[in-house]
Amino acid sequence: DFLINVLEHPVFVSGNCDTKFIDDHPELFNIEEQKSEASNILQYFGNIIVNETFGNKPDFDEPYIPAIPEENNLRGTKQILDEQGPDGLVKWIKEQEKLLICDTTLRDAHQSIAATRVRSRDMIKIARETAALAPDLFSLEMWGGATFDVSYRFLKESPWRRLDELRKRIPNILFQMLLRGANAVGYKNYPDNVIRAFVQQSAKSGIDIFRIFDSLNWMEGMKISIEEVLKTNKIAEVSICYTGDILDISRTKYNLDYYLRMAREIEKTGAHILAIKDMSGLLKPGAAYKLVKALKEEVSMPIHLHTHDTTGNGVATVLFGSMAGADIADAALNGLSGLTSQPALNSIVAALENTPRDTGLSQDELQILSDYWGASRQMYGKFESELKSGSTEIYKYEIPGGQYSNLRAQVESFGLGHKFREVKDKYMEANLMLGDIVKVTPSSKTVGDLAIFMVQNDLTVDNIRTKGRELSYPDSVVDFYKGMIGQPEGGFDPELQKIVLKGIEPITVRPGTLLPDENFEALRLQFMEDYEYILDDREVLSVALYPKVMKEYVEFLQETGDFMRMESHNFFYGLKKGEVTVVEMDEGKQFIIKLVNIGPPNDEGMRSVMFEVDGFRREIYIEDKR
Ligand code: 3PY
Ligand code: ZN
Repeated sequence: DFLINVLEHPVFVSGNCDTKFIDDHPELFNIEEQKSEASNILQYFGNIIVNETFGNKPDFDEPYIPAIPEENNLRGTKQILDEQGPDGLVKWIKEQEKLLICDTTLRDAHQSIAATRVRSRDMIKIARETAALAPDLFSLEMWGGATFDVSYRFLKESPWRRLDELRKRIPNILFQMLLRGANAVGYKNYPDNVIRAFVQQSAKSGIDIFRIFDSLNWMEGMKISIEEVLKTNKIAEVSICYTGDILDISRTKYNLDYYLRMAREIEKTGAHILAIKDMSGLLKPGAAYKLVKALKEEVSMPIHLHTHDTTGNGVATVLFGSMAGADIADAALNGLSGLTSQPALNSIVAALENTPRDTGLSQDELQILSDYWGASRQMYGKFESELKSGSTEIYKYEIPGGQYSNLRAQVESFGLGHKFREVKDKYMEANLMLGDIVKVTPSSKTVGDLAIFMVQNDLTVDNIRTKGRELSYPDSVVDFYKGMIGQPEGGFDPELQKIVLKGIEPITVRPGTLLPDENFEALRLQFMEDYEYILDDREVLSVALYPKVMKEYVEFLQETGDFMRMESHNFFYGLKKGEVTVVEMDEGKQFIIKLVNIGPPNDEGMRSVMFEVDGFRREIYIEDKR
């Protein structure tokens, strides 16, 4: 069809051209590679256009990015760590009177509000400006949690490259990641050698602060990660996951003593910073004051407060924590804050201006960054939940921010959308059945799966006890009772454990001790054999963490292309009729693509989609699957 395009080209048709040059240079027709790259892009767009958007696409505002003079000598917390080591950084933190701010916009904010879908392209565009306009940030949380899974699975891009590209442009601010202890950045337990190699490689690739947690607050589950981070000259920030309500003295399981005990255990590991990880936004302002105050007296590590704004009380929680002496707090730029995300960064900065804990960050400059994210957010609207305002019922349900926004989709996929309220009620009941556990990835998945299972099968805890023996339970519930995600505070209910496990022996040791080491060379060989693809030292870790997802990612790269540089409005929505767009593939290599027309389906249910690529007509056929 290339030749046909040439024949249809207006200049060619006009006869006003000399073809001698082409006749003399047959090598010009050796354009297969270029052509197939363009075909792959058209195929990708064609599918979105025919099967999702039908050439309709919202008009997105181009996010404004100010012209900022090139700054070569930016210095910040990154230089303190690099030059003075972890102890030097900890000493510096303790000397600060201001509240230090960790900006979570690039990780938890969009994980919690837009299903982790923010693409590297949009982060890279504003990276230099972030370094220049917010040089007084303590850190940027930009990795970890669900980053790996979603980047590869849905965004078809490498999280390692995201890290490289951001680091190149942000030399002055510490990079922070969330590490799920023995679950790393996944949902299950990995062999110890995977955890160790992952920590080493992440540190080498640019991560400075590792926030480590265990989903049951089980110290043993965090052991290997802490040990390994301490070997790297980077920061081990170890978490207490907060659940329950320490202000309610009738609740005795997770009371102040429980958290103080855990903080002492964490201090003994040699951790540099203590994180209060309030993943569900359950830490009420008064509780934040009480907890931080008590922790400051109990341990000498700096305290980093993390919360979510699901209840609408997030900013107050940070301010109360700050009054009690929290050293660092998490917040998200206003444009991506609130609801299940973090409390509003610009608002916290404004609230503390001209007080002893003034953050030193500039309101005007933060506004530019926040506006950028507010405008970019439009493209991610389709991934947001229907939640429009804060909800205090989360104090009752105790559902983490990230899970809340996903749970509805999960419930709908089971055809139970109309029973969402019931699922939330069962979530509470399931939590109690499991022994009132800490709920965060992956333990929160166990509770969510059990809740859905109970709704599907019309179950209560009582009838599970009486007739639950005949049922087979979701994998995550079996794994929990087997001890595969660790040991919960207070142990397992032996009767329920027997009912679910049906004779399988549970374990009481750290699951990692039972898993054989991963054979990285075997993984490399397999990818070589299956795809003729050479995994580098980082990709081999990605394969160890997500074997199936990585196979699909490599297949996408090989069959469709590397779309990391494609604009997000194109990546998610394709083109609208008449739109002309530039698709960048590599440095200096781009295609100018126009969507001309979408035809009716033919007898085989295929639709013709007419594009122009660099001025030449290209028609492709796409199966209409709707
Ligand atoms: C994660 O594990 O991804 C979380 O953000 C938990 O809060
Ligand atoms: Zn969080």
